[in-house]
Amino acid sequence: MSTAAGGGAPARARETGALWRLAVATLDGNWEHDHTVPSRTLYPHQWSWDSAFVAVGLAHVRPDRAWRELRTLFAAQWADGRVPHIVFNPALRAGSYFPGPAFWDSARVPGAPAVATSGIVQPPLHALAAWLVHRRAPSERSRAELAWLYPRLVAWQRYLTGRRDVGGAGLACIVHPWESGLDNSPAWDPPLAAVPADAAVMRAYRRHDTVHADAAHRPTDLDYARYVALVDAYRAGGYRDDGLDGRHPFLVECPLLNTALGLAEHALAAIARETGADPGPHRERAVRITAALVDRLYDPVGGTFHPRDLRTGRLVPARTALGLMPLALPGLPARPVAALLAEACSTRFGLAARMDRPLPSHDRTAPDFEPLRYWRGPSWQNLNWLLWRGLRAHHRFDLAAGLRDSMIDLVVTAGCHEYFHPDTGAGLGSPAFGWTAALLLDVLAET
Ligand code: 2M8
Repeated sequence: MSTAAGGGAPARARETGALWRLAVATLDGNWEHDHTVPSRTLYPHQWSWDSAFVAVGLAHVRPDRAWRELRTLFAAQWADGRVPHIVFNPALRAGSYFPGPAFWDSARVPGAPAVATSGIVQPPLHALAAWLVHRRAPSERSRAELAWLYPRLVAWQRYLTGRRDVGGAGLACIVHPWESGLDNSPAWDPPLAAVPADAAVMRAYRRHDTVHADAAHRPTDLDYARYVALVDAYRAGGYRDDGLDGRHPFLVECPLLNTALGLAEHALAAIARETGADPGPHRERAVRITAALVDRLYDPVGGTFHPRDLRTGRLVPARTALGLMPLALPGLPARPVAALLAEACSTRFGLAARMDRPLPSHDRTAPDFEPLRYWRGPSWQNLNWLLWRGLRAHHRFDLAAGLRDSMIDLVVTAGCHEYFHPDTGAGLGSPAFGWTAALLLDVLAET
C-alpha cells in the first residue's frame, strides 16, 4: 500500500496518474449513450444514487457527461416528484437484471414516465452532486443545467418530506431496504424479519445477481423473497404513499437517507443563490431536518444514530456505518459530532489518521459482522466518501486525510471494485464499478 509509504514525490505522482487513468477508463467503459451503468455485468441499467456519485467524478473529466447523467435520471422523474431507483435501458433484453421492468410494471401507474422504471427510491444525493459539478466546472452550460434541475430537485425533496413523512416528525421513511442503498445491512434484519415471506417463492424467479457474483456474498433467497414481497405490496397499492402506515409491512426512518435529505437542502440553498431563487427556505429546512434527525434517530447513551422502525416505534440496535453518516451534515450539533467521531475511531470502525484497515460497513466487533457479504462488513467507497466529507466539514482534516489515503490504497491494491474486504482490502463484488472510479477521482483531486 503506497500512498502513505515512501518512494518520494515522483513515484507518488506516477501512481496518482495511473490511478486517474484507471478511473477515467472505468467510467468511459461504463458510459452507455446517456448514462453510466454501475457495472456492465451485475447492474446494467441506470441507478439513482450511483448516478449522483458518478456525476461528482465526471465533473473532473467530462462535465458534459455529468450533466447528461443527471438529466437522463430526472427525465424519468415521476409526476409526484419521486426519482426512481432504477431507470431501465429499453435496449437490453428481458432477464438482464432481476427484478426487471415487467416485475415493477411502472407503465401501468398514472404519473410514471414513458421509460420503464422501478417504483421505489434511493438517497437524494442529486442536489449535492449537481452543486459539486457546477462548482468544479462552472460555465454558462452549468448554470443552465442548474436552472433546469432546480424545480425538479425541489419536487423531489417535496415528495420525500411530504408523502414519505409517515412518522409525521419531518423525516422521510423508506418502504424497502433497497431504498437505503445499503440493501443487505444488518440494520434491516429486525424490520425485515417481520415481513411474511417464504424462500420457496424464489423458485418462480431467476435471480441474476448470483450468476455474476458469488452467492455467498449476496443476500439469501429468504432475503430476496422478502424484497419481492415488499415490492408486491407497494406495487399492489399503485406505489401510492397515502395510508402506508396501515398497510405496508416495512416503514423505517433511515439515518443515511435523511442525512442526504438535509444535505440536499444545503445544496439547494447554494443552487437557489446561483439561479436567482430564494435560498432562505432551504436553509431553514436543512436546520429542521438536522434537528429531526437528532431528535428521532440519535441515541445519546450509545452515542450513534440508528434507523427507527415505525412499525414498532423503536430504534434498531445494530451499530452500522449508517449511524455515522449524519456527520456529513455541517449543522450537526457538537455532542453528536463528538460522539460520532468517537464511534468512528473506536475498534468498531477503526478510523484513524493512519488507518491499518479500511472502514467497514458494519461494526467489526458485532457477532453478525460478515467480511464478505455485501453491506454486512465490506468497505464501500461511497460511505467512505460521505464520511470523508463530514470529517472535513467538522474540521477533522487529520482523520479525513487518513480516510482518503485508505480509499486510495483500496484501489491501488484491488482496482475499481464494487466493495472491498474489510481486513485485506481485496476486491469484492463487481470489477470496474462506477462510483468507486468516480469518487476516487474526487478524492484524488482534493488534497
Ligand atoms: C445494489 O442494489 C441493487 C438493487 O437496487 C442490487 O443489489 O441488485 C446496492 O449496492 C445499491 O446501493 C446500488 O445502488 C446498486 C447498483 O450499484 O446495487
